[in-house]
Amino acid sequence: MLTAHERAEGGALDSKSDRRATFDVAAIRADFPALDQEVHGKPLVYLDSAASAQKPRAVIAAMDSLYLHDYANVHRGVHELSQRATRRYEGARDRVRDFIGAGDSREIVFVRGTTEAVNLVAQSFVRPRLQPGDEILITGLEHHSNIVPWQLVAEATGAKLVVVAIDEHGAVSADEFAAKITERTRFASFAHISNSLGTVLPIEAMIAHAKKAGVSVMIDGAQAVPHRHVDVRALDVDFYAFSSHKMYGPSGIGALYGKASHLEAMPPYQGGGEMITKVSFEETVYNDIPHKFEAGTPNIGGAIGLGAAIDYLNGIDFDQLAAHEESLLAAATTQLVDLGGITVVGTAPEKAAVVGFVIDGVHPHDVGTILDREGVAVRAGHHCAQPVMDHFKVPATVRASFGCYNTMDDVVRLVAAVEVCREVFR
Ligand code: C6P
Repeated sequence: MLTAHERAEGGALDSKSDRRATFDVAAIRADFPALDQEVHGKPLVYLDSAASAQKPRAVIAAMDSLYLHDYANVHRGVHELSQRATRRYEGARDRVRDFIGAGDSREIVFVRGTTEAVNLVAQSFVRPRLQPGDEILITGLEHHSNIVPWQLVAEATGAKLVVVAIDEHGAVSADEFAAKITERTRFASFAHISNSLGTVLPIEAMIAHAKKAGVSVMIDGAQAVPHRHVDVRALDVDFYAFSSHKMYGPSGIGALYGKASHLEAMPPYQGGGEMITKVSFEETVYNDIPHKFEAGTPNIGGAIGLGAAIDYLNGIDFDQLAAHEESLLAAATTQLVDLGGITVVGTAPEKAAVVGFVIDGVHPHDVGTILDREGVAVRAGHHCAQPVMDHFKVPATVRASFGCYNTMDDVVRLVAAVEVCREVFR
């Protein structure tokens, strides 16, 4: 028998038609309790969603209900609670499948986040295919999570990392990407959207170039899935990864999409319970995909929270969301530049949801601290993209990033706080 929460979740799965007809930012804000507070005596303006987004009540409630009513380990128990938890956990996997347009739930592996997904693919798919002198292709705007795992496999195998340079705006050219593909290129991995610059990469053209050369591709979608509709089958991408916490779900969980044929051919990444069908001291038979890659007790509550975050996002029209975030980005960029003495870092023609900037003569960490005193939460630092900072010859930037709940008032407060900051350092 289905519990009330399972019925609610089942309903959500079937009701894409529930999409909100209009983009009502006030209604969206009301769904996020954390936004309704003061910080240092000022109403909070949360502009750090690229680092981690706030959570709507529906996500918190889904996780609460698991722990209040349905919690037990998954895939193991014959008892009722284990069966409920298993149904909800696997229901979350089905939601991820539908959310990114995958054809089969077996192609969705739950992981800790994007970082773990890249490491899994690097170690299990790419490393066994590498010979000394082989090449792995990335771009100059990658997050450290999409650099270091490739350096690790390159070091272990004698392969090398080839980097497609970004231009002075922080854009990546699909033609330059194509020009870097050689007969030694074995794999390409790149972001869908840059976390430090907001650049939207021309991933369709890049994937097409790679496919033409027979090169498999992984996309780091961490910054894309909260803002863009993604269809992995239309992209014909081999692997696509993202983290739940940037898309209004809990932290510590994310998903790796991999084509079933790849996942089936790959060796397990970690050994333990759950990923086996039979173990003896002589031999172990691995479980089917995706369980082969989910060793140990998984993040059950996290997966269910991620499923609820997807239900929440399915209630938002992504075209309207993108238009809303674009207008915030355009207003913030123009108004910051108009202040004078401010350089926006990352001015690619295709940008999303992120404005990175530096103020002449003021260290970004000082800006971040003063903005915080004004109630405005931004990230200041290298954003785990040090090569990007080196490219633009800055130690760090201030980054304001937008989510579905941000408003033009937030932009006004950001710009006013930056003015306060300039006064302090004048
Ligand atoms: N970026 C930011 O402030 P994890 O930590 O595994 O959930 O995600 C890593 C990651 C990978 N790729 C991109 C493009 C990312 O933006 C991130 C996380 C955060 O920009 C924290 S450093």
